Amino acid sequence: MSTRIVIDPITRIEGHLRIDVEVDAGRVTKAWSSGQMWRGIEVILQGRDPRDAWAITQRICGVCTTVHAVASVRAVENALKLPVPKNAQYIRNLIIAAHAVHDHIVHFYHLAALDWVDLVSALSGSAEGASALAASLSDYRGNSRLAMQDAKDRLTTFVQSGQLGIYASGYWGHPAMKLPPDANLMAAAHYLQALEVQRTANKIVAILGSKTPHIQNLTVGGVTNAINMDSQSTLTLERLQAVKALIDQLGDFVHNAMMSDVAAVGALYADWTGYGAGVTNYLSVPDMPLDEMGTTFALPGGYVPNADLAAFRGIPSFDDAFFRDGVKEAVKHSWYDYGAGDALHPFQGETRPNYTDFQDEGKYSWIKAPTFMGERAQVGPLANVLAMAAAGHEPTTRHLTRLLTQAGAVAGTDIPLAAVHSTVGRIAARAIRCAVLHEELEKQWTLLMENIATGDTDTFNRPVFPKEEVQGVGFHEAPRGVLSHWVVIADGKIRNYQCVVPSTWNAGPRDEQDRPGPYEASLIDNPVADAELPLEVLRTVHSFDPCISCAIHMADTERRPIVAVRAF
Ligand code: NFE
Ligand code: MG
Repeated sequence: MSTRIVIDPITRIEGHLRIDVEVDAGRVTKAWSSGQMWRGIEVILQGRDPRDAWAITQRICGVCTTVHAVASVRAVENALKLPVPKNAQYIRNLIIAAHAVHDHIVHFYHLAALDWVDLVSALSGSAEGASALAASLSDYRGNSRLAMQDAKDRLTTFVQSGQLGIYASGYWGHPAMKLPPDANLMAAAHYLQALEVQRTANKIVAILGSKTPHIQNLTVGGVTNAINMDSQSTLTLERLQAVKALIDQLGDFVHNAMMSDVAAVGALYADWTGYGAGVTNYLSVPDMPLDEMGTTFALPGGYVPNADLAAFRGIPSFDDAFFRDGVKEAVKHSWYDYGAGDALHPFQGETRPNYTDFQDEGKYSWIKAPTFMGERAQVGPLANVLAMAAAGHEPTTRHLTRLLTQAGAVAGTDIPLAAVHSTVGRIAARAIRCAVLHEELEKQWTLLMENIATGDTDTFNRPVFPKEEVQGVGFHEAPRGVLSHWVVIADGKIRNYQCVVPSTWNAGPRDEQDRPGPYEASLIDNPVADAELPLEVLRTVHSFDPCISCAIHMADTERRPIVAVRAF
């Protein structure tokens, strides 16, 4: 007898996601991932000025805001073959990296960790024990006994207040929670510290982007940060040094606390390297362009089919035909209709809503189902780390080796690279990518300073729109993976605009051939100890860091009631 579990909405994510699973003999046998909102941003863009698209598309999301701004200007620049001054690339790169570091920290500590870390158990941990454990893992400066006692005191005061708020319905004491109390206290202390640290990363975004969320400094052709070392109202040496100080502040937490916490939690839940692989075709794109046209990048990207790193194929430039021609989206199981065809390339893409209610074998999601080279593909930090490692990117290999070695030491056994094709592997890869991006922040800052020192203060090339139709794609390796915007422009107006977003790739429903998407595939065979408390399902879903507003890019004007919230 199988049991159907409906989790709606999934919490500790962005947006409205419904996950259904069938469980038989304590294992997931079937899964459905359903996006429960539609906003129609692609439709809103039609007929508008392409220079405004970045400011509008950026409102797709309040979590990964900067990323749609970046992908949008890149799409229009690609259509116009418009070079972007180096200073503008470096400033964008700094914003991208700082945003992603912020996002990865928030995901691990504030969105995912509470699937693995039991806050109630942390209350019975000892400050001495937690501090000793933390010191055995890293030299992070926030590991003192006083820091651990401070966290325990804050948690105790909170629990004694009787108002648990967002923590009230956590799965505390669940049989799948395995960390000893001292480890829970250590992680809880870093959870609280991370609230401050993520803000440090976001200050970099705010200084360079003028505000966050939703930066203000982009423009098609560059950035609006005027550079003048003699003026107080532009990007000055003082502001650039403030950015550097923030980058320096971040390093200790990212390289020590976060990397070690992820290694230790991963090692103590080593059984979860056996669950959650799902779709193992991995797609990522290169990022951090180093030249005006995007032909050299600091961070590689590309396609790894069927978990085979030897078959890696790199994506070398913003103009790469392999990527441009490889992407399609299907709507057989999505609440849209196409005029003709099972799957459409984004330049021919259509966004025509057709809501049917949830049909198990028919349409059941507002998210489309993308394919790459005709196959489902997983995107995200794991895909990106695998691609960068396959491309021989030294910092990635170093941080990957470090994390696997440390996890092996905690587990008392060697952990092979193959272990990363899993739920825990996705979380580990995000920490590795965070460390890589922190190093890249330092490099991009130096590149910017050196370029300004040559006397180059250019930040903008003026776009000129032809009468005839042109089309362009802009891609970006966003925190959740490959983000691409596809624009068709005629007579200076947007004729078509399609966003194929990281969470579209991962959270999409079955495709035109009924093949499951990455969330769905990764849930198969996951254990479920208690159907009333499906913690294990949350672990795998959260490992992707879902963002559903991005993936669907309407408000429900009829305000239908949402199913009662159970899962934390
Ligand atoms: Ni709204 Fe997003 C990222 C984009 S979707 S979070 O990263 O694009 O996965
Ligand atoms: Mg779309």
